[in-house]
Amino acid sequence: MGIFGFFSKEKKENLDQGLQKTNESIFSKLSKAVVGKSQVDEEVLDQLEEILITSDVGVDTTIKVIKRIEERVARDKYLNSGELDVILREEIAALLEENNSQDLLDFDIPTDKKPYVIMVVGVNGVGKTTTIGKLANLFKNAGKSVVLGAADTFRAAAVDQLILWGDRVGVPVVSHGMNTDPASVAFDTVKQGVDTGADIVIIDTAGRLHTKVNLMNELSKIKRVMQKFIPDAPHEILLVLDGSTGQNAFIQAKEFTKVTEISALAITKLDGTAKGGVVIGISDQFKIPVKYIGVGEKMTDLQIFNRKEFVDSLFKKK
Ligand SMILES: Nc1nc2c(ncn2[C@@H]2O[C@H](COP(=O)(O)OP(=O)(O)OP(=O)(O)O)[C@@H](O)[C@H]2O)c(=O)[nH]1
Ligand SMILES: [Mg+2]
Repeated sequence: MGIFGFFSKEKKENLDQGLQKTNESIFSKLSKAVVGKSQVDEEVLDQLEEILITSDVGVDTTIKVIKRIEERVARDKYLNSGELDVILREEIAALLEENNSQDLLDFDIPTDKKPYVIMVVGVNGVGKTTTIGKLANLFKNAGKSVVLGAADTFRAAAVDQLILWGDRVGVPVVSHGMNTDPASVAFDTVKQGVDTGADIVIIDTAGRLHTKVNLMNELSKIKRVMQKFIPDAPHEILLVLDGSTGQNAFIQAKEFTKVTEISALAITKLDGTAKGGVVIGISDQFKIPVKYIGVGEKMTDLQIFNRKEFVDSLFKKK
């Protein structure tokens, strides 16, 4: 059993707490939808559709969920409306299970890639640097050696923030300061990773490039330069999305997947929002796996995403 299995009780509590706002919002809407209704009928289903959409699950995924529940109602005409939360939990879990991507049991850092290079991308303020700090902590606690690269060189605070995280976690940070060439920072970080025999290298990047073309050029340049050192780097491009922006996170995921080959997603800030349903939609609509979720600002508030645990926590009756 991995380290996260061991901590599963804490993980569950941390998740329940992180998803509390979305959970409460869903249950208050659900209880209104079933007032005076003993069975799940057409009207309840209509309301359910609205609940899912207003919880940011997204239209396409909502339609799929409703269809599943309609089929269930057709099989079992006396479906008790008091069980709506259980039905939802079961059908959404089953829907997400149908996706090909697998949940991670532990983080999946292949040991034959050393260092394993992760490039972190995403727009301004979504939580990239924070997620990198939390990830470094996760990896370090699992006995991996980590090097961070401050390739977001657009403002001094960005570099300082990563250095601060490096100090807190106790991992080295490669930085050339502000307004330096991000690709050169990335190169030196990868080089230090190789020279020191590190297991994992994580590169922070800037999100505030004004046009898509600029962003694309910048990211390709960083990649090209790293590849001079490790031909198949980066091994992972992690897109960070701010869950509290709801449908906007969807749009960003669509935009970024057009610009660069995203291989994993992290959805942050689920703790401060009632829009946690967005994780369900993104997990259903994108072929790219959601690997991590952010449920708070603390170092330990990053979780490896597990579909069933997530759905269980979201629809848990308190
Ligand atoms: N509540 C909460 N806050 C978070 C989470 N993740 C990040 N934040 C906060 O979001 C804010 C922005 O996070 P950053 O890590 O600086 O975001 P960034 O993407 O690196 O931003 P730029 O470098 O400006 O592009 C900070 O105040 C973080 O503490 C989370 O999971 N929950
Ligand atoms: Mg940052």
